[in-house]
Amino acid sequence: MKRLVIVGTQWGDEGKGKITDFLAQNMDVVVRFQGGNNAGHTVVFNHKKHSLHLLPSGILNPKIMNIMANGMVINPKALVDELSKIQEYQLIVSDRAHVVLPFHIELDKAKESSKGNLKIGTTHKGIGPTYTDKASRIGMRMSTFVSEKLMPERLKSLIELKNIELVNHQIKPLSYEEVLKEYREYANQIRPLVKDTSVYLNQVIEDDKLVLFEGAQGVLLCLDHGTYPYVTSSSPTAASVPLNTGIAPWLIDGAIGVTKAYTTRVGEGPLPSEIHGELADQIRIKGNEFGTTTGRPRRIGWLDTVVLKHSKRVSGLSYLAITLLDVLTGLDTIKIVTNYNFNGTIIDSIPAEISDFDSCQPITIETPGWKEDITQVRSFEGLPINAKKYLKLIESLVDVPIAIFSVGPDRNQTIVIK
Ligand code: 2SA
Ligand code: MG
Repeated sequence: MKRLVIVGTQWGDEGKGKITDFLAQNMDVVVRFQGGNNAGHTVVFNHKKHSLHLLPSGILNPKIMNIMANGMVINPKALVDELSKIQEYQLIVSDRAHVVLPFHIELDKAKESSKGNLKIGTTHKGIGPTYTDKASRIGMRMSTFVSEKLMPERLKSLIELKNIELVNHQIKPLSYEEVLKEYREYANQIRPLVKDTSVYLNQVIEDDKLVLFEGAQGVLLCLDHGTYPYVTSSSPTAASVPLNTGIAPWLIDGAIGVTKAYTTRVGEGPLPSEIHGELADQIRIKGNEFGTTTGRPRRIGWLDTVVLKHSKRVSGLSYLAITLLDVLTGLDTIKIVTNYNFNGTIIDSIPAEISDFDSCQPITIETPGWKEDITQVRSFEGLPINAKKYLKLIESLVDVPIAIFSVGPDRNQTIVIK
């Protein structure tokens, strides 16, 4: 497939960075198409770990062109910080991407704390407020941000408007002069990178180049198809790629659904397959399940195939990539959620109403675990019989072939099933 989308099939943190990095080495272009620095993609390059929050995961390979497309929301300070750590890179930034400004971050935190038990558990990166301003048609786009003539005036009117909101939340109003001085610097550094990325992308597709679209977060955090309101404010689905990058829908060849061999989520909201206590702690510690972006301990659950079938329906999945299979080593028995019992009815889809989803009881099947260390396995055949059985069970329950599985953080621990 020449134009491939990578999506998370759960609630983020599925290991997309690892899979993107693994596949990106054979690609010409890697594109981030939604979200912002609420993403936290860990990439191992030359045996060194890098946490990327905004930059596409191909950035560490100077041969790859990286694109931050129009569907992203970009914090200029974070972008400049991330770029300062990388010597040589190819990057272009969409002139239509929206800019995360300091008041967006302040308002994200303030709105979250004022919601009490209705809070979403956001990453406090200003993502929601920036997309809100985009939808309200008062946002600042990159083309304005890097315009020496237009940015000051636009920033001034936005700060005047937003200071009213900040004061209402008992937050110190922002000084226009201070913000202008700091952000003008960022604009100067970012200006050479800003282009119409849709024009560039359509050209490389015409030139038959290989393009990888890198989703952030996961399908269950999608604003439309996720577990609303406990979702992010963009659409981490393959379906959103054409809109969020400016290309025709039929140019996408397929999607790989990155799926953790169990389930995690950070933040609030129902998790039907959730497990607690010692077993959850054992998996959390073994899987180092703490948010890349916020450091929060992630909630742990069994693999939920109702979630995976939902992702397959709303996003489209050509293949699955199963990550962190090694974390399950040592469990006597492994459970998989096959359906939900929703008020006495057996369902295999996700109710729209969050309170209904919250009352769904998981129906599980059990499969035997394995004790053998699989971190040195380099082929499907090399797996213990019960690990093979587990992967085959996932394939048959979700009806999507598994193309890749990983047994550790390094690139050579990511195995393609021939
Ligand atoms: P926000 O900050 O407005 O996007 O938060 C809204 C909800 O979305 C959740 N959220 C996430 N959950 C898990 N991982 C996230 N990012 C990953 C990381 C990276 C990735 O490792 O940090 O998978 O791309 C992420 N971003 C947002 C958040 O907890 C709220 O429930
Ligand atoms: Mg992550």
